[in-house]
Amino acid sequence: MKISNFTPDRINRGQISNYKKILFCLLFAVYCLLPAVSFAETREFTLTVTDGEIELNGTKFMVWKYNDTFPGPEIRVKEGDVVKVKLINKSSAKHGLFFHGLHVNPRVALQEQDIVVEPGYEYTYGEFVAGPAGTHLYHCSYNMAEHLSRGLYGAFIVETKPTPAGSKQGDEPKYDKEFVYILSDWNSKAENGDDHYGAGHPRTMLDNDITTINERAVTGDNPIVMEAKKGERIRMRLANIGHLPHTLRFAQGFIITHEDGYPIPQPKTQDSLTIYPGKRHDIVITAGNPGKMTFYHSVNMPKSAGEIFEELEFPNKQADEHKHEHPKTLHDSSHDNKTEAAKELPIFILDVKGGKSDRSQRL
Ligand SMILES: [Cu+2]
Repeated sequence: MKISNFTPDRINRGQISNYKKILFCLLFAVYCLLPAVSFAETREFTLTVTDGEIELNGTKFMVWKYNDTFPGPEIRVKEGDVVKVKLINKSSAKHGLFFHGLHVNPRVALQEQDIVVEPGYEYTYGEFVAGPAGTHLYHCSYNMAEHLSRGLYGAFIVETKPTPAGSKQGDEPKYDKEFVYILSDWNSKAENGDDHYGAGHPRTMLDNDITTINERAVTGDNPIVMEAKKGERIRMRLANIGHLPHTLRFAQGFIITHEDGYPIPQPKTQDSLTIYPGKRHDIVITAGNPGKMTFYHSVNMPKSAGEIFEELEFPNKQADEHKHEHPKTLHDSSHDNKTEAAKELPIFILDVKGGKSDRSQRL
């Protein structure tokens, strides 16, 4: 039997060689995982709730604010980041926190869904891995109808994680500008005491008569101006945290790229979009020739709250008897017939100046 190959010397050299291979494999694995690891930061945010007041269309609303701003500050993270949010309650009421549209770890969500922070206390919500990438919201989770009607919400943006070098999946398209807009609706009559029921009550929500886009009330004479240069691509992240469906119309057309954080399989150009409560849509416009182009906003009120409850209480009465009893609001003034188009008000102006490039400007 030939045993010369099994001398101690050869065995030692063989072992060293194996160690080197293992070490090389470990270093290679670390090298491969490094891009994924380096993007997974832990991001910690603090939201301090205080009592506050805002004025919309001449009506003062009692609100709560996050970090003394309305809406709350934008939270922006990258897909895969670990997120923790500390809620400090310095207001006079109880509050919770909910991450709207985010895939929060079910264990964390179950543990935290009923956690309410009393005045003078704090609690850190999370920690969860941010995703899916897209436009989401955070808001109070306690007595939501009222607390959302009193301003406790903000945008939660998850940016797409950069794809590793060499991946077949390309990076997200680049945009020249990005705007985040949160729509909501408010009831001046309830706040003024002209309505028996308070903010957020089902009997008042359908009579909401003020639309807000971020911090401003939509009055028709104060549209938000988006300045752009010819050829620029603009992404608008739109979210509706209100109680009513809000419709936007832009004759020049836009492309909806994402809905609730998910890409649309076959995006196409369209000129109007209805955003239902809780929904988020990302749309893209390409600035065309210089000039000012208007986005119009409307609320399509199928029936007033009074009509709905009267029909429930007096099912035999003809709805026609009541159709002239609508309260006159921004949304339905001069439109007693629900089949008529809802009143439109300018909400955004796209102001295109000069040229970014000479390339074709098709929308
Ligand atoms: Cu609250």
